[in-house]
Amino acid sequence: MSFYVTTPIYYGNGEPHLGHAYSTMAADILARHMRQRGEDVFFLTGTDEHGEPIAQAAEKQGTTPQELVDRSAESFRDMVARVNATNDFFIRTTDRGHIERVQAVVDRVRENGFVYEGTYEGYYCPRCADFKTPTELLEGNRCPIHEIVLELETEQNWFFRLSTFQEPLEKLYAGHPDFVRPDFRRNEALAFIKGGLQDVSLSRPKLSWGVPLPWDPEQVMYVWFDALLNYYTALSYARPGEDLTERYWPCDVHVMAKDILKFHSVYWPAMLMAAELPLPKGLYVHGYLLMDDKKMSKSLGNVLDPFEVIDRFGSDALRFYCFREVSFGQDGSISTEGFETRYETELANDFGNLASRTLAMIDRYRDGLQPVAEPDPLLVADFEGIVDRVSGLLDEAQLSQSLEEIWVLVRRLNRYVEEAQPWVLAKDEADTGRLDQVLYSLAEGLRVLALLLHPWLPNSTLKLLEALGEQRSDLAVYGSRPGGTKLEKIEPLFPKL
Ligand code: ME8
Repeated sequence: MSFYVTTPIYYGNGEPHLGHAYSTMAADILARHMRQRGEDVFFLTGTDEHGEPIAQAAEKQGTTPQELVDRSAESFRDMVARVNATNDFFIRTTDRGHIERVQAVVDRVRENGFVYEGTYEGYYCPRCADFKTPTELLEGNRCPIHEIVLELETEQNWFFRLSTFQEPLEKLYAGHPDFVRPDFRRNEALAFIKGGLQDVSLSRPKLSWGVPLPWDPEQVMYVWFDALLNYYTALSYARPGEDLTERYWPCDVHVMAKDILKFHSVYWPAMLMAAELPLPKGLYVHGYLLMDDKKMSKSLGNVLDPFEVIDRFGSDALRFYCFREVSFGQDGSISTEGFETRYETELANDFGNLASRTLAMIDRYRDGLQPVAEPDPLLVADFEGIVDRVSGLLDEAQLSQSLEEIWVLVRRLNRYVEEAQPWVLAKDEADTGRLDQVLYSLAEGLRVLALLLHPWLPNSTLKLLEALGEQRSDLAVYGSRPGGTKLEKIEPLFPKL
């Protein structure tokens, strides 16, 4: 089966920061996990390069919009690589292939009767690139997000008949209760729809930088429609000479934060219905990472700079920390102090030390050969069903809960070492059989955990799997590999600070 996952495309006028890295890592965790399940995965990320804010930023910097977005696309590509994301394509909305496909889709929407010419009068926030309804505004006609005072604008443009889709959207949500996850975000989307949908501008007068409307090149497409379509257009030109649309559309999961829920949960499905295209299967909506800048850490100061973390501790540490500290879906505070605590107690001690210790004992007591033995029934029981549990949770957008399920077993193995005391067993010939079983069971546990943890910790688990002599990368059931494999000792996976 195919699995298609996307991140938002990030604005090409900003610098990548931890929030962008977070969505990218989330999508990558899903992509890597699905590959382990044998799915045919396509993972898309990229940059949103049109719109007024970009034109304005370019002007301010005394450069052209194209030069600005070229630079910024490079920074985002770099961010994606540094968090170790395995995207299959990086889309830029200034790509020829994207522009052509956007024009074809919007033509179809018009042919289908969902576009008309009109006058827009209302409030527009250039920072959100969003037309605000009177009920959304704060007192004094201020943007609810940026709190800046908005001007009443009047302009001649083309409209999209969003109102027509009120009922079809309500039906969509009734028929697919999982369309937006978590639940409370679905309820937000539904409340917005039930509040009554008004038609929205599909284009803006061509004072801005964007995709010209095919039938009225004096107007450019409203940047959100141009941007949302990236998920669809990319498939048509990501592989030269090949159209991947049939293979991957409709998309399985769009990952994003709550800030852009309305566009993805209302405008986007309506637009696709208008173009008679299949709808995505679901949205995974996460919260905001909030920085508490009061706490200071020993070595990182007080601002968690993702690139500094990656340079000093590796991308695995960042990936782990973000999904461990903040429950995916909720807002959550992160801090340099919290990072260092989790790095030391969980990565260095719980996991890294468990791995080094286990491999060192097998090296010392069994010359590096994983004994041939029956798995300890205690651990068999604890590992029972773990692969299904983790998969099931990831299918429900529970990226933190699934990591917690795995971590329970990491802690379990640590307790097992303390309880079984292999160093005591090693002193008595009579305990040879039991020591074999304990060492086999530990190495097998490490192997299963390394495979499960791979999406969060791709680099360190690869090192560990290599030391365990493991060739496979898909998920494994506890006790399924017989002993007898040659294992290697390893350097600490997460060196202490
Ligand atoms: O909205 N915590 O682009 P954008 C978590 N171009 N995630 C965060 C975050 C934070 N503090 N800050 C940003 C746009 N993000 C449009 C999208 S899609 C068709 C067009 C992440 O550069 C999160 O994924 O403002 C959020 O939805 C996205 O960055 C917004 O990125």
